[in-house]
Amino acid sequence: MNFVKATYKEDIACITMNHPAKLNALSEALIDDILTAIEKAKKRESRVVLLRAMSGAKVWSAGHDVSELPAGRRDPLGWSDPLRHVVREIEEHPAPVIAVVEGGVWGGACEVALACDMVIATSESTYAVTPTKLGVPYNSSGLATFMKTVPMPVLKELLFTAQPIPASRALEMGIINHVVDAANLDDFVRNICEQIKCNAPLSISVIKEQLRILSSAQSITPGMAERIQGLRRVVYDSQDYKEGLQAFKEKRKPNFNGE
Ligand code: LCV
Repeated sequence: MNFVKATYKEDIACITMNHPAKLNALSEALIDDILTAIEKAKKRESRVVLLRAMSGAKVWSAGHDVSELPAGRRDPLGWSDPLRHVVREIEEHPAPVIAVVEGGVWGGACEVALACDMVIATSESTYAVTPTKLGVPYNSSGLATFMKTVPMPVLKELLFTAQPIPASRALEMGIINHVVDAANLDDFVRNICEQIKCNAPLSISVIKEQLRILSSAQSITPGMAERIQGLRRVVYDSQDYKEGLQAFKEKRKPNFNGE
């Protein structure tokens, strides 16, 4: 594994994203390494999985690797996209997955963190949900992930402004579980893990799956699904989508025209 370090000690799997050159952007290669590490945690029956960046990271993850987004005329966040795959694996993993967050969390990485069962973060961490900054039509299961933890008015503010919010605001909204000083982070996380390890793994695993099923139970007709897909296609076929990606590549502000 090139972009992840993984340790499995005392029934705790610790997966550390380690691609500093791209600020842990969620490339297919980095996600493959995360998936390999999660699979190994499942085989070892780890009681808890931690997902983190290197200690002291200024950026937890810069989100989807923008260079891997399709140029247009193809759903950028379809079912088989690596980001979608890792979110599903986290949500379906039979033990608690805890995001241990230091630094900035951007775009799809925000969804990965919120797909985890808990978020324990340092006070200087920030959270930004960025599809509108790039002109990307986020996918429905991804929006549903956010809807499970972020109050709708706050989620709309996050989505429509694409601006980061501080850990203090995320904690106040109940979006993250705990904010601790960086110096105490490891001890705090270890304590939560020990509390989880004292409890029944089968009960935890089944309750986690029950909550996943119950919280994703939404009645949506085939017509509604087709309407959503049609609306999203207008966006990813748009000139604005191309402009968002081009502006990112050229490191300039995008100029969106609504076409
Ligand atoms: C590829 C990157 C990235 C990156 N991909 O360092 O949620 S959705 O729908 O939006 C979804 C599609 C999604 O998740 O999109 C990505 C959303 N992410 C962002 O908007 C964050 C984009 N990154 C930044 O704003 C900055 O990189 C931050 C503020 C994170 C850090 O700024 P800083 O000045 O410290 P650089 O911008 O210089 O980035 C260092 C290198 O990482 C690349 C970036 O292109 C640069 O590469 P080069 O040195 O080759 O120029 N990089 C950063 N983010 N998401 N590559």
